[in-house]
Amino acid sequence: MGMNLAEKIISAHLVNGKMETGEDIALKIDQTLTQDATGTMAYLQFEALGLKKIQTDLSVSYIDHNMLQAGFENADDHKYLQSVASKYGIYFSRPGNGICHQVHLERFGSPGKTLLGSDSHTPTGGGIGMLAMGAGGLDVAVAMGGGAFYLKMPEVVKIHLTGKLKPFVTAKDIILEVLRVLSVKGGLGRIIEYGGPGVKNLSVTQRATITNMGAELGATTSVFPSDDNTKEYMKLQKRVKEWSRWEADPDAKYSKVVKINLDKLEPLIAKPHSPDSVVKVKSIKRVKVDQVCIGSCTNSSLSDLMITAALLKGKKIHSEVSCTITPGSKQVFEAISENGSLTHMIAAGARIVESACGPCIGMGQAPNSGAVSVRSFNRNFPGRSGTKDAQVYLASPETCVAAAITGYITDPSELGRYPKIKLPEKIKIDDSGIIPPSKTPSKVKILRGPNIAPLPINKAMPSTLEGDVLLKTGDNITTDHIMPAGAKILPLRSNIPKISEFVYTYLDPDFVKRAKQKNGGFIVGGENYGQGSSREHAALAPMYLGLKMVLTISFARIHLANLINFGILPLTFAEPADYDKIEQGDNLKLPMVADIISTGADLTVKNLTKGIDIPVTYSLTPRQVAIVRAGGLLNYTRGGGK
Ligand code: MIC
Ligand code: SF4
Repeated sequence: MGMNLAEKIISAHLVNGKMETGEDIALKIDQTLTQDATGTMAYLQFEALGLKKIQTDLSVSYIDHNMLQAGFENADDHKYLQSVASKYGIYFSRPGNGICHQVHLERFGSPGKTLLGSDSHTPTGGGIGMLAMGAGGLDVAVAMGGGAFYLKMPEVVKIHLTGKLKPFVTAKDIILEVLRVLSVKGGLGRIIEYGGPGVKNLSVTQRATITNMGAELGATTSVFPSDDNTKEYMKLQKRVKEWSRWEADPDAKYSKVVKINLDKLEPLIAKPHSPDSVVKVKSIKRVKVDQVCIGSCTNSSLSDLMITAALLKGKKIHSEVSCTITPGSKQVFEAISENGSLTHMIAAGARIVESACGPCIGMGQAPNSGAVSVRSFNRNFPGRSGTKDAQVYLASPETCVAAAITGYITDPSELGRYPKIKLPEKIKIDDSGIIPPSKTPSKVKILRGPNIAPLPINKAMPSTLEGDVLLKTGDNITTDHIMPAGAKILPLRSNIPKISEFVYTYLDPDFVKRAKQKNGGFIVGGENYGQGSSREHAALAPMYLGLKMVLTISFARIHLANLINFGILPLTFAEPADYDKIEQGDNLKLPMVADIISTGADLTVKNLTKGIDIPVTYSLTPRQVAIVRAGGLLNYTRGGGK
């Protein structure tokens, strides 16, 4: 029987386990990437492993998130990251060089390889035919140290594309359609593989828009075949030598097939506050817009920005709208500057922001109170923009331009003719923003400013757990709820004691006080708990506050792994309806839990307040049990665990 593309890449990297859905597998990781907001922890953890050098083929450290330098903190982190990279054999993409995913696609992405990144949008690399996955910083640190990446073999779902996109309908509309069909939970435990005759009508950067936002499905990753278009892209990047063909066998099997006819798609938009609240743009009537933001790792390629410029040419941004544009990389920035696109943007009145994440993660450009903001980004979780009551919509750059010009959410086809853009056949390749590691590593001194606090280490798990439910949440809680980002909090990513003061700060401002008063405790959640960002701070900071166990209906993949990595026990209700049998404030006890999870026996949580026993499940591998019992992966690894 033939293999699908995901199975081909997995089988070429399998170091342990059987390639059968739900089985525990371990993969060799060829490349890693980190960004600055998760990178400082990842490298502190790598240092704690005590190795001399990275063991991967390639590791790159990007600076793109913490770019506002309102104080010394972010700049200190950049210095630390640069010195660590230099010492341990890691390439360093300096501030200004661009957003990690866009730059990695351009300069390092390679078909058929595995990439592990401490950022949930690492699957962008699937656009070039890589198996690219997001993970917590600690998993990435272990991979840099040569360790395998452990996961449950996902099922593989095929999105079968036919036809060709009409003018004003874009790659963003394809992924919004997938989100509409599958929802933010639809990718859990799955790899999304694209195929069918429609694939050849999509460029690598269009494919990357789609695989990038596959993160919003909760998928392990998304992947496109590597074909002639991939070869063309790699030729443009002067890396054609690294190209190889990767595609599914004709008789490959999938657990499910979703068909999308590109001819029939229309411009779509995700309404506040979830990327799967997708409707047709034209179904939205007279919504006035205050802000438009174009860019982010989803839609900041050269073609995205050339279309944006062509649509803005000769027009003006509406007087009531503030419009920002962030080029995805220095390469894109230089190209739009040289070909005149930038001039049209500036002339139209757009605010050009440096090549970084910027407004996507609330690092500046927070909208006004109650604003409607239309963004070409990938997430519209409440508060993420930096303004608590902002109403954020997600749409293509074309739909964003239509909103910027008219001042209302508008179907972009109303802008008239779709402009023809001619992408350059050659592009300037200048890797001066990527600094290679030192040739004399022993001479490199690691620079640690006062913003970098030592890594907190958890204690081994006690045999019995007892405590109060500190918080009970609903479904689809994001890591932005648990550990918010934004200009005020993001600079504290290297300082767990300080950042822990902001855990759940917007959802429940008293959470931290309660956690401290009660000396830690438990959290009860609904479905898809911990979706979104890969930030391990959403496990690490609650761990610091004494969180010992999280009991939910279901977890998102990366957050589940992060909880285990920091020694917090993740449990799920055996019966989802039992979610109603626990309230915030209830006192729970799990007698002899450490021993029970080692034997695999049935487990119940005693709700002492209500006087009832609640059956729960745990799907932990023996290795994960050992990690949780040790108080986390670092303790486990230091104790000799592999
Ligand atoms: C995001 O888009 O939420 C981030 C910021 O890029 C995160 C990483 C982080 O929180 O540092 C992600 O997607 O993993
Ligand atoms: Fe940066 Fe936004 Fe992409 Fe996250 S989603 S990597 S914050 S641009």
